[in-house]
Amino acid sequence: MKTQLAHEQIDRYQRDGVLVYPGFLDQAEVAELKAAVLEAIDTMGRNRVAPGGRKIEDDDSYYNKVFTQRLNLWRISDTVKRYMLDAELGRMLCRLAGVQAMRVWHDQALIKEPFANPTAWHLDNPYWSFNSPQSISIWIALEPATAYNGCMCFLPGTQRMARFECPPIGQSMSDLFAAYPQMAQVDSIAAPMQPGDCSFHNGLTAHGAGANMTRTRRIAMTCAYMPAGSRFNGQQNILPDDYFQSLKPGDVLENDEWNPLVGVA
Ligand SMILES: O=C(O)CCC(=O)C(=O)O
Ligand SMILES: [Fe+2]
Repeated sequence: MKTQLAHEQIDRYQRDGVLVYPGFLDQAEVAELKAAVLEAIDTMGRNRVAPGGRKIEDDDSYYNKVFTQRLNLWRISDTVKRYMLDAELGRMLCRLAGVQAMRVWHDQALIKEPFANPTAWHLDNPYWSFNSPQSISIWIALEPATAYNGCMCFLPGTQRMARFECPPIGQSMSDLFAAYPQMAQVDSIAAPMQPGDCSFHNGLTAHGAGANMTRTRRIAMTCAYMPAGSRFNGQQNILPDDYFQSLKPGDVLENDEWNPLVGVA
Protein backbone atom coordinates (compact mmCIF):
# COMPACT_ATOMS: atom_id res chain seq x y z
CA MET A 1 0.00 0.00 0.00
CA LYS A 2 1.38 3.34 -1.07
CA THR A 3 0.34 6.17 1.25
CA GLN A 4 2.79 9.02 0.56
CA LEU A 5 1.22 12.37 -0.24
CA ALA A 6 2.91 15.38 -1.81
CA HIS A 7 1.80 18.83 -0.64
CA GLU A 8 0.56 19.43 -4.16
CA GLN A 9 -1.83 16.45 -3.84
CA ILE A 10 -3.21 17.70 -0.53
CA ASP A 11 -3.70 21.17 -2.04
CA ARG A 12 -5.47 19.68 -5.04
CA TYR A 13 -7.80 17.63 -2.83
CA GLN A 14 -8.59 20.70 -0.73
CA ARG A 15 -9.33 22.75 -3.84
CA ASP A 16 -11.23 20.19 -5.96
CA GLY A 17 -12.74 17.91 -3.30
CA VAL A 18 -11.31 14.96 -5.25
CA LEU A 19 -7.90 13.40 -5.85
CA VAL A 20 -7.07 10.52 -8.17
CA TYR A 21 -4.19 8.47 -6.73
CA PRO A 22 -2.54 5.90 -9.04
CA GLY A 23 -0.81 2.83 -7.61
CA PHE A 24 -2.37 2.79 -4.14
CA LEU A 25 -2.27 -1.04 -4.07
CA ASP A 26 0.16 -3.32 -5.89
CA GLN A 27 -1.09 -6.30 -7.89
CA ALA A 28 -0.62 -8.83 -5.06
CA GLU A 29 -2.65 -6.58 -2.76
CA VAL A 30 -5.36 -6.16 -5.42
CA ALA A 31 -5.62 -9.95 -5.75
CA GLU A 32 -5.83 -10.42 -1.97
CA LEU A 33 -8.42 -7.67 -1.42
CA LYS A 34 -10.52 -8.69 -4.43
CA ALA A 35 -10.68 -12.33 -3.28
CA ALA A 36 -11.71 -11.23 0.22
CA VAL A 37 -14.37 -8.85 -1.11
CA LEU A 38 -15.89 -11.48 -3.40
CA GLU A 39 -15.89 -14.06 -0.62
CA ALA A 40 -17.62 -11.67 1.81
CA ILE A 41 -20.25 -10.76 -0.81
CA ASP A 42 -20.88 -14.44 -1.38
CA THR A 43 -21.60 -15.12 2.28
CA MET A 44 -24.03 -12.16 2.49
CA GLY A 45 -26.54 -13.43 -0.06
CA ARG A 46 -29.21 -10.79 -0.70
CA ASN A 47 -28.43 -8.85 2.49
CA ARG A 48 -26.93 -5.49 1.68
CA VAL A 49 -25.42 -4.92 5.14
CA ALA A 50 -23.10 -7.41 6.87
CA PRO A 51 -24.70 -9.53 9.62
CA GLY A 52 -25.39 -7.66 12.87
CA GLY A 53 -26.05 -4.38 11.07
CA ARG A 54 -29.26 -2.81 9.86
CA LYS A 55 -31.29 -5.24 7.75
CA ILE A 56 -31.69 -4.10 4.14
CA GLU A 57 -32.34 -6.62 1.37
CA ASP A 58 -31.87 -6.37 -2.36
CA ASP A 59 -35.01 -6.03 -4.43
CA ASP A 60 -35.64 -5.74 -8.14
CA SER A 61 -35.60 -1.95 -8.24
CA TYR A 62 -33.76 0.19 -10.78
CA TYR A 63 -31.18 1.03 -8.08
CA ASN A 64 -30.20 -2.63 -7.68
CA LYS A 65 -29.39 -2.63 -11.37
CA VAL A 66 -27.01 0.29 -10.86
CA PHE A 67 -24.69 -1.99 -8.92
CA THR A 68 -24.44 -4.84 -6.52
CA GLN A 69 -23.93 -2.90 -3.30
CA ARG A 70 -22.74 -4.61 -0.10
CA LEU A 71 -21.89 -2.68 3.04
CA ASN A 72 -19.65 -3.16 6.08
CA LEU A 73 -17.68 -6.09 4.75
CA TRP A 74 -14.94 -5.11 7.22
CA ARG A 75 -17.10 -6.59 9.96
CA ILE A 76 -17.02 -10.09 8.47
CA SER A 77 -13.65 -10.17 6.69
CA ASP A 78 -10.36 -9.74 8.54
CA THR A 79 -8.65 -9.03 5.22
CA VAL A 80 -11.05 -6.25 4.25
CA LYS A 81 -10.69 -4.89 7.79
CA ARG A 82 -6.88 -4.87 7.55
CA TYR A 83 -7.05 -2.75 4.37
CA MET A 84 -9.93 -0.38 5.20
CA LEU A 85 -8.79 0.27 8.79
CA ASP A 86 -5.09 0.53 7.96
CA ALA A 87 -3.39 3.11 10.20
CA GLU A 88 -1.26 4.59 7.39
CA LEU A 89 -4.36 4.97 5.21
CA GLY A 90 -6.01 6.64 8.20
CA ARG A 91 -3.16 9.13 8.47
CA MET A 92 -3.45 9.84 4.77
CA LEU A 93 -7.20 10.52 5.11
CA CYS A 94 -6.55 12.90 8.01
CA ARG A 95 -3.93 14.81 6.02
CA LEU A 96 -6.17 15.12 2.95
CA ALA A 97 -9.22 16.19 4.92
CA GLY A 98 -7.26 18.35 7.37
CA VAL A 99 -8.63 16.71 10.53
CA GLN A 100 -7.04 15.17 13.62
CA ALA A 101 -8.71 11.73 13.51
CA MET A 102 -11.07 9.67 11.37
CA ARG A 103 -13.59 6.93 12.10
CA VAL A 104 -14.98 4.41 9.65
CA TRP A 105 -18.50 5.32 8.54
CA HIS A 106 -19.13 2.32 6.32
CA ASP A 107 -17.35 0.44 3.59
CA GLN A 108 -19.06 -0.62 0.39
CA ALA A 109 -18.29 -3.09 -2.36
CA LEU A 110 -19.73 -1.60 -5.56
CA ILE A 111 -19.90 -3.96 -8.48
CA LYS A 112 -21.30 -2.55 -11.66
CA GLU A 113 -22.52 -5.77 -13.22
CA PRO A 114 -22.42 -6.30 -17.01
CA PHE A 115 -24.76 -3.77 -18.69
CA ALA A 116 -25.66 -2.13 -15.36
CA ASN A 117 -27.39 1.26 -15.16
CA PRO A 118 -25.42 4.48 -14.65
CA THR A 119 -24.88 5.95 -11.18
CA ALA A 120 -26.71 9.30 -11.20
CA TRP A 121 -24.88 12.42 -10.01
CA HIS A 122 -25.18 12.64 -6.24
CA LEU A 123 -23.59 13.79 -2.99
CA ASP A 124 -22.80 11.23 -0.27
CA ASN A 125 -22.89 13.05 3.05
CA PRO A 126 -26.62 13.98 2.93
CA TYR A 127 -27.42 10.23 3.25
CA TRP A 128 -25.33 9.76 6.36
CA SER A 129 -26.10 10.16 10.07
CA PHE A 130 -23.76 13.12 10.61
CA ASN A 131 -23.00 16.36 8.75
CA SER A 132 -19.37 17.19 8.10
CA PRO A 133 -17.64 19.31 5.49
CA GLN A 134 -14.62 16.98 5.89
CA SER A 135 -16.05 13.49 5.36
CA ILE A 136 -14.04 11.51 2.81
CA SER A 137 -14.32 8.31 0.78
CA ILE A 138 -11.75 6.12 -0.89
CA TRP A 139 -12.77 4.30 -4.10
CA ILE A 140 -10.37 1.51 -5.11
CA ALA A 141 -10.49 -0.12 -8.55
CA LEU A 142 -10.16 -3.93 -8.30
CA GLU A 143 -10.79 -4.37 -12.04
CA PRO A 144 -10.06 -1.78 -14.73
CA ALA A 145 -12.57 1.09 -14.57
CA THR A 146 -12.97 2.67 -18.00
CA ALA A 147 -15.18 5.06 -19.93
CA TYR A 148 -16.99 1.92 -21.22
CA ASN A 149 -17.78 0.21 -17.94
CA GLY A 150 -18.65 3.13 -15.68
CA CYS A 151 -15.53 4.70 -14.21
CA MET A 152 -16.13 7.42 -11.64
CA CYS A 153 -16.73 11.03 -12.77
CA PHE A 154 -16.53 14.09 -10.54
CA LEU A 155 -17.54 17.76 -10.56
CA PRO A 156 -14.47 19.41 -8.99
CA GLY A 157 -15.09 22.18 -6.49
CA THR A 158 -18.76 21.33 -5.94
CA GLN A 159 -18.09 20.48 -2.28
CA ARG A 160 -18.14 24.25 -1.70
CA MET A 161 -21.60 24.64 -3.32
CA ALA A 162 -23.25 21.78 -1.43
CA ARG A 163 -25.56 21.82 1.55
CA PHE A 164 -26.35 18.89 3.80
CA GLU A 165 -29.84 18.39 2.49
CA CYS A 166 -30.20 16.92 -0.94
CA PRO A 167 -32.75 15.03 -3.02
CA PRO A 168 -32.19 11.25 -2.82
CA ILE A 169 -30.41 9.61 -5.73
CA GLY A 170 -32.91 9.09 -8.53
CA GLN A 171 -32.88 7.50 -11.95
CA SER A 172 -32.15 10.67 -13.88
CA MET A 173 -28.54 11.73 -14.16
CA SER A 174 -29.54 15.36 -13.85
CA ASP A 175 -31.87 15.26 -10.79
CA LEU A 176 -29.12 16.70 -8.58
CA PHE A 177 -29.03 19.87 -10.69
CA ALA A 178 -32.64 20.74 -9.84
CA ALA A 179 -31.40 21.36 -6.29
CA TYR A 180 -28.00 22.73 -7.36
CA PRO A 181 -28.29 24.47 -10.76
CA GLN A 182 -24.81 26.00 -10.40
CA MET A 183 -23.23 22.51 -10.33
CA ALA A 184 -24.47 21.97 -13.89
CA GLN A 185 -22.03 24.70 -15.00
CA VAL A 186 -18.95 22.76 -13.82
CA ASP A 187 -16.80 20.72 -16.25
CA SER A 188 -16.75 17.06 -15.18
CA ILE A 189 -13.60 14.97 -14.92
CA ALA A 190 -13.54 11.22 -15.56
CA ALA A 191 -11.32 8.97 -13.45
CA PRO A 192 -10.39 5.87 -15.46
CA MET A 193 -8.32 3.52 -13.30
CA GLN A 194 -6.24 0.39 -13.45
CA PRO A 195 -6.62 -2.17 -10.65
CA GLY A 196 -4.96 -0.78 -7.53
CA ASP A 197 -5.51 2.88 -8.45
CA CYS A 198 -7.86 4.81 -6.20
CA SER A 199 -9.56 8.14 -5.76
CA PHE A 200 -10.49 10.15 -2.69
CA HIS A 201 -13.56 12.37 -2.66
CA ASN A 202 -15.21 14.68 -0.18
CA GLY A 203 -18.70 13.56 0.90
CA LEU A 204 -20.08 16.81 -0.54
CA THR A 205 -18.36 16.59 -3.96
CA ALA A 206 -20.81 15.71 -6.75
CA HIS A 207 -19.96 12.44 -8.49
CA GLY A 208 -21.50 9.70 -10.60
CA ALA A 209 -20.62 7.05 -13.15
CA GLY A 210 -21.79 5.94 -16.56
CA ALA A 211 -23.47 2.67 -17.45
CA ASN A 212 -21.48 -0.51 -17.82
CA MET A 213 -21.55 -1.04 -21.59
CA THR A 214 -19.45 -4.20 -21.36
CA ARG A 215 -20.02 -7.86 -20.55
CA THR A 216 -17.59 -7.87 -17.62
CA ARG A 217 -17.93 -6.67 -14.03
CA ARG A 218 -16.57 -3.33 -12.83
CA ILE A 219 -15.45 -4.22 -9.31
CA ALA A 220 -14.61 -1.50 -6.79
CA MET A 221 -14.09 -1.45 -3.04
CA THR A 222 -14.83 1.79 -1.25
CA CYS A 223 -14.96 3.11 2.28
CA ALA A 224 -16.40 6.28 3.75
CA TYR A 225 -14.86 7.94 6.80
CA MET A 226 -16.27 10.39 9.35
CA PRO A 227 -14.11 12.92 11.20
CA ALA A 228 -13.88 11.97 14.89
CA GLY A 229 -16.20 14.16 16.97
CA SER A 230 -18.97 14.23 14.33
CA ARG A 231 -22.47 14.42 15.81
CA PHE A 232 -25.64 12.45 15.11
CA ASN A 233 -28.03 14.35 12.82
CA GLY A 234 -31.15 12.21 13.35
CA GLN A 235 -30.87 10.05 10.21
CA GLN A 236 -30.60 6.26 10.57
CA ASN A 237 -28.75 5.44 7.31
CA ILE A 238 -27.09 2.10 8.16
CA LEU A 239 -27.06 2.38 11.96
CA PRO A 240 -28.51 -0.78 13.54
CA ASP A 241 -31.98 -0.25 15.07
CA ASP A 242 -30.96 -0.52 18.77
CA TYR A 243 -28.00 1.85 18.43
CA PHE A 244 -30.07 4.30 16.36
CA GLN A 245 -32.84 4.30 19.00
CA SER A 246 -30.32 5.05 21.76
CA LEU A 247 -29.10 8.23 20.04
CA LYS A 248 -30.35 11.82 20.31
CA PRO A 249 -29.53 14.44 17.68
CA GLY A 250 -26.32 16.15 18.75
CA ASP A 251 -24.76 13.05 20.36
CA VAL A 252 -21.16 12.39 19.30
CA LEU A 253 -20.89 9.24 17.15
CA GLU A 254 -18.08 7.48 18.99
CA ASN A 255 -19.16 3.85 19.17
CA ASP A 256 -15.95 1.90 18.55
CA GLU A 257 -17.83 -1.23 17.56
CA TRP A 258 -19.58 0.43 14.60
CA ASN A 259 -17.31 3.36 13.86
CA PRO A 260 -13.76 2.44 14.87
CA LEU A 261 -10.95 4.99 14.79
CA VAL A 262 -8.68 4.47 11.82
CA GLY A 263 -6.21 7.23 11.89
CA VAL A 264 -4.80 10.00 13.95
CA ALA A 265 -2.94 12.76 12.10
O1 LIG B 1 -19.11 3.22 -8.03
C1 LIG B 1 -20.00 4.00 -8.39
O2 LIG B 1 -20.57 3.91 -9.48
C2 LIG B 1 -20.42 5.09 -7.46
C3 LIG B 1 -19.58 5.18 -6.24
C4 LIG B 1 -20.02 6.20 -5.28
O3 LIG B 1 -21.01 6.85 -5.43
C5 LIG B 1 -19.21 6.41 -4.07
O4 LIG B 1 -18.18 5.73 -3.89
O5 LIG B 1 -19.57 7.28 -3.26
FE1 LIG C 1 -21.33 8.25 -3.85
